[in-house]
Amino acid sequence: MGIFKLSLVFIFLSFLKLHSQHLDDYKLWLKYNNIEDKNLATDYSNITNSIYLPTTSEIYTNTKKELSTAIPQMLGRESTFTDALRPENSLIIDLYDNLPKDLQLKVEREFKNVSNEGFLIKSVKYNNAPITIISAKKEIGILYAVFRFLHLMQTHENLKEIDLIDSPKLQLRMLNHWDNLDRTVERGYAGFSLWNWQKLPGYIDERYIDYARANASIGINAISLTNVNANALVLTPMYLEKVEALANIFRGYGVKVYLTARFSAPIEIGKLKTADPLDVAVQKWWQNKAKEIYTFIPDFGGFLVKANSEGQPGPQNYGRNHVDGANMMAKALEPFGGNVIWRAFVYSEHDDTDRAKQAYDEFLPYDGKFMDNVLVQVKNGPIDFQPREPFHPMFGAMKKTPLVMEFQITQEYLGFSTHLVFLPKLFEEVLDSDTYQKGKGSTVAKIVDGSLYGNKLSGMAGVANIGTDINWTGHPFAQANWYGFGRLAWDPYLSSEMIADEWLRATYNNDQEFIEPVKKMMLMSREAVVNYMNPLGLHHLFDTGHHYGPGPWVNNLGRPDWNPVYYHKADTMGIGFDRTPTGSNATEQYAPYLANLYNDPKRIPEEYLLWFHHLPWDYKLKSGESLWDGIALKYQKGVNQVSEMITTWNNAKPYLTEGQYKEVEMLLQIQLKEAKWWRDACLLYFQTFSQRPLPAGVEKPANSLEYFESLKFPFAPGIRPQWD
Ligand code: GCW
Repeated sequence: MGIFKLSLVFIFLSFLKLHSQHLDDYKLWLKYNNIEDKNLATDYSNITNSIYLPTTSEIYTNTKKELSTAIPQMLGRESTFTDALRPENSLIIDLYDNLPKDLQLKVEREFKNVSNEGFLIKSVKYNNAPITIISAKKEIGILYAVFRFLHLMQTHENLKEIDLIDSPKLQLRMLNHWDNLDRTVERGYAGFSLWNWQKLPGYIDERYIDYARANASIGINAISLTNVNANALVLTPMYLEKVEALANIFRGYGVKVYLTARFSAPIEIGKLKTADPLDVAVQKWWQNKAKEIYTFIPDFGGFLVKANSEGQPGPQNYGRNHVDGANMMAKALEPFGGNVIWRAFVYSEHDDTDRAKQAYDEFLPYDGKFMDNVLVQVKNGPIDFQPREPFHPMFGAMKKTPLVMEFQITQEYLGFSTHLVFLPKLFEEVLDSDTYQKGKGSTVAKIVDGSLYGNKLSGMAGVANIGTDINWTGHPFAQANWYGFGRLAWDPYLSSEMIADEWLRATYNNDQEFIEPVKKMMLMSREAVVNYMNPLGLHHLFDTGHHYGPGPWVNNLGRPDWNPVYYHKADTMGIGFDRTPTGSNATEQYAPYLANLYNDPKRIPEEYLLWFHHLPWDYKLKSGESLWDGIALKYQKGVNQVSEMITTWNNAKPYLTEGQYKEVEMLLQIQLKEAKWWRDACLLYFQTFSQRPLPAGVEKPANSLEYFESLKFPFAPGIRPQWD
């Protein structure tokens, strides 16, 4: 065989390897790898030998399906299932109320602490034999418990003496898809939308089921299918029939469907002349629409609404306000048990106060005025999903309204699906932030779970990073962000370290030599991206529109607050946005303790420094470096951290298949290249103001500023076709 043919064969073989790796990636954290440790496998076999599970409903059937897929894969043998309780059963799975009295007594005490969606898994002695009980109040709790049980097997936990109860701390654990009806995904970097509208309702893609399994396995119980920049057509019968088909699948996994409601729908699909929320015909239209939707989907979740934001229609078009708009829809949904989730992501082109202040100013006066089935959804920070932002000041300040936390799982501002960034670290930082609004310890987590102010509803939403890519999320490690979001929505007090550990074990392997360094790499990855993109509180330096790569020089867009120069305010004197009383005074929206802290450049945590202060280039940082040197060194540090990530991954090679190693290795190389691009482009640009040399230790830029400014990306993914 000639060299040419040989290399073709080689290329083909590596393609096959990578392809089969992708197929494996499809399984997400539900790999159920064979358990090689004989003792562990014997223990698990004893526990799962004979399973009592009455298959009386769809959720139970799905539960049984999961067990029958997972156990043979992990243990190489099948379990016996019975519908009738038998003495030989080693695992007993049923609702608490259905358990025989003597079994109930065995778990009665613990069960008191299980909530409606929670569960219990406990080893007990029954008829002198060790058995395991999995029980819950509702069927969905049973499904969650079984997923957890299987996860514990995947992560090689000792289950012989298991005694576990767990209940979700938040009610609404939701994914927001920004999927358009043409299957493009706004800010989506993992292919097209999963929802094949053209083939629905007749064709049910197996993927819908696997998507629902993955969500249920981490407790996600709601999804909004469509983009918040909404198309009213999804509310017409032609689409509702398709939505119904999806809802029918998801129901069996405890996932409720929500839709985004375009405020002007009464005009666009209802032939009305207005969408004024105080107009009786408009109100009637929404009431009828709700009624119609519930005939298709009896457990429909409700509407998610982006109104009067970035050109979307809303009540303000008619001189009305957010309460008028939200309550009108809430009234229509109320008879059927539906919710309105009204987004607080608003900033107006007619308002020249600091964009970071606008949502708070606009919404605070409405606290306590929304109907009981309205939740207000607030992004984690006051600008827009930046690599780092201080928490949004509405958290803690808006006391009488349930606030849903909105995180972005898709990496619009964090390197798309090419950069390895473990987001639970970011989520954790926000959730652990102390708002001081009700004294010390008033953390964002306590606001979001409703415990601080006793709100009746609670929730967390994540903008999905999921698409038709075989591996779902574009980057294999981006799966960890979907996973981690779900875990934190279930329990906002979990640590990101534990989440990384769980995910790695279920996704890759349980070898400690692999887990420890790779976990460290994941936990460091978020700080790395902050360093090489937006260090020391800088923000929104992204090239505009697509947000791919740096564009700190952009200053020519229609609205000032769409231009990066608005955010960094670099000039010959210094850099940063003064949000203290000498500037926009955004700090006054925080509790006095924090406002004082943030106002003082000497005391403020330095990661927020330039978010709140405009400081001279020679300002002295805590390290003793000048601000200019400090910024430059942070950019360099970010690049160095990516190099370290590459070393870690190379060292992990013995614990990985070639495919697993290769796909992440290639992505890390791109990340390194792009980290350098960020460093060089930003430093060259800021240097035109600082007029200072790069400090020792910072590599020389590989190209000129003109070169970086000339880069254009007309087909960058995820951008909406036009801003309307
Ligand atoms: O971050 C911005 C995005 C828009 C998005 C908007 C929002 C869906 O750039 O693409 O629109 O936020 O959250 O509404």
